[in-house]
Amino acid sequence: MRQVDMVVVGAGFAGLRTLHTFRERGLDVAVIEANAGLGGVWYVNRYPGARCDVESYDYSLSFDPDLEQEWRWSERYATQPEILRYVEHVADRFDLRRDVHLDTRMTRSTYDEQAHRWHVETDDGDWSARYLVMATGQLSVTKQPQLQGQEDFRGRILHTGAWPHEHVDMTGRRVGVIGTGSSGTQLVPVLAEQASHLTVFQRTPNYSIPANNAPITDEQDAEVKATYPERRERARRSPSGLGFKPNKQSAREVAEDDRRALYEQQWTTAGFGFLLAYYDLMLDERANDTAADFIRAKIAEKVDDPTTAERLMPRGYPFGAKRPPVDSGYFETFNRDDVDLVDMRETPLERITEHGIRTTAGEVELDTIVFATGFDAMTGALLKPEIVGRDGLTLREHWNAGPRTYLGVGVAGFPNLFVIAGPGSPSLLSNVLLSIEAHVDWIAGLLDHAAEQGADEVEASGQAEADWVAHVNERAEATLYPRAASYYMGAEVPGKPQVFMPYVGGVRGYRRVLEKVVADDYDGFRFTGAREAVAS
Ligand code: N01
Repeated sequence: MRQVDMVVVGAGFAGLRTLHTFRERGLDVAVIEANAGLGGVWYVNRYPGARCDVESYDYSLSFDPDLEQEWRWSERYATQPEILRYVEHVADRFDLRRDVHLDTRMTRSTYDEQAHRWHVETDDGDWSARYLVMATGQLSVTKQPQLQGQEDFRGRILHTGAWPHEHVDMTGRRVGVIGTGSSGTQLVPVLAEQASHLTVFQRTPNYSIPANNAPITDEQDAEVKATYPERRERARRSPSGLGFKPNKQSAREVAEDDRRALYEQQWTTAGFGFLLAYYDLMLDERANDTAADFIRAKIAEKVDDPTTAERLMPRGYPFGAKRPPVDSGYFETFNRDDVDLVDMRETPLERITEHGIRTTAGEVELDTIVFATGFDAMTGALLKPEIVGRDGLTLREHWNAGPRTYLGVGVAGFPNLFVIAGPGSPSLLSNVLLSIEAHVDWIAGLLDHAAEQGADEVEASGQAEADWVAHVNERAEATLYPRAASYYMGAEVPGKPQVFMPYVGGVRGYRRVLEKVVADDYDGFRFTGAREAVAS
C-alpha cells in the first residue's frame, strides 16, 4: 500500500489546485483521476458548442499573478478546448502531472479510527493517507436516461457529458436532442449548422440569456491584466463571485420604463449577471415576474412562429430557480426550416424505436439521438464510491435524507475528509472556480491550525453540521430557489432526496461566515488525536 499525506480524488481545477497548494506546504499528495486526462468535467464535456458561461478572466485560477499575466484568453466565454488547454498549461507550469494517477478510479475509502488514516482503494491499487480530499466536481456523473426501447435504436446515442473524443460528423444526419438545459441550449445552434434535420425534444422551457460572446481584443486584455487584482477582489466581494455589483433597488419600486431600460442593458451585456439586475429577483415573486415577462417577450421577438415561441416560453417557475442557460443564438435556431421543436408536455415521449423517437404525435425518424440530460448534481460523484467513516457508517447512509455538511467542507463522522465546493457551500450558485480556490485555501488554514494544536484528526462536530444544514435550508426557504424542480433541489434524479443543496448566502456572505469560524478558532471542528498520536 502506497503511503502519502493526502489523497485527492479528481484532477479537474479543484484537484489540481489542491495538489499545488498542499505540495507547496510540504505534503506528499497523490491525485486519483478516473479519466484518461486532466480537466474533470472539461475533459468529458466536449460536445460541439461547449463553452463556459462565466467570463474567461473570472473562470481562471487566481493564485499566481504570473499565470494570470501570461495566459491569453481568446474569447469572452472560453470554449471547452481552450479551457482544457489552460488546464494542461497549468499542470505543466506547476509540474503537477507527476502526482496525478490517470485512469484510476477510487472505489472505496475507509477511515481507520486507530491509525487516523484513510485507506483508499482504487482499481489500480490501494493508498493510505492522513487526509482525503474529494475534488470530484458538482456536475461530473452524467444522468443517462433509460427510456423505453432505447436498446432497439439502430442509430447512435450520445450524451453531452460523455462526448466521444473523436470527431463526430453530423453532416447530413437527422439528429434528435433531448434536454434543453445549458448543454442542450449551447449544442442546438451548432448542431443545426451540421445536421440535415434537427429535432429538439423539450420537457421544460428555459429562461436563457444571450451570452453576447465576442473575441477579446489586445486592448481589452491589457486593460484586464493591468487591474487583475482589483477584478479578483471585486469578484470575491460580490454575491455570485462574478464581480457584479448588486443593485440595491427592488424591481418593484422603479418605474416600468426604467426597469425595461435596465433589463435591456443587462440583456445585451450581463450574461448570467442578468439575474442580479435587481436585488429581489430571487426573493420576491412579483419582482421575479417582471424579469420573467421581459424574457418571454424577448423570446416572442426572436422566434418567428408564434406557436413555437409560445412553446419555448418558460412558465410556472421563477426565472433563476433553475440555472439559466447563457446561449448564442438558441431561440433564433428555431426559425430555421430544418429545425423542429417537440413539446413533450403536449405530446409526451412514448418510446425510442428502431428508427427514432415516438411521441403521442407520431414517430420522428433519426440517425442520432443526443441526450443533453445533465448530471446527478452535487452528490453524484461523492456517493458513487463507497466512503466509510466512523463506526462503519457510510456517507450514503449519513446522507440518506440529503447531503449534510458543515460549511460544505467537512462531514461529521468522517474525520480528515474534506469536500471542495461541496453541498452546503455556494458551489453551483457561484463562480465555482473562485469557490474552489477559497475552499482549498481555507482548508490549508484549517490544517495549519490542526498542526499548531498537535492534532492529527480534524472533524466537524455533529452539532455544527446540524446547525449549518438548518441554516442552509432556512436561507434557501427565504428565496424563490426551491420553487422549481431543479438540480439544486435534487429533482433531476428520480428518488433523490429533495433538499436544496447549495448555500444561497452568496460568496461574500459565505466568506464572512468562514472568517468568523476562523476567528473563533475554527469553531465547529474538533481537533483530536494529538495525545494518542504522540503516544503511539
Ligand atoms: O443539464 P440540466 P445540462 N426526459 O440538468 C432534460 C453546467 N453547464 O447538462 O428541466 C426528457 O441543466 C431536463 O428537463 P427538465 C451548468 O451549471 C455549464 O444542460 O428536468 N428530458 C433539462 O432540460 C448547467 O446548469 C455550461 O424537465 C430530460 C435537461 O434535460 C449544468 O452544467 C455548459 C430527461 C437537463 O438540463 C447542467 O447543464 C453546460 C428525461 N428523462 C453545462 N432528463 C456552461 O458553462 C433530463 N431532461 C455554459
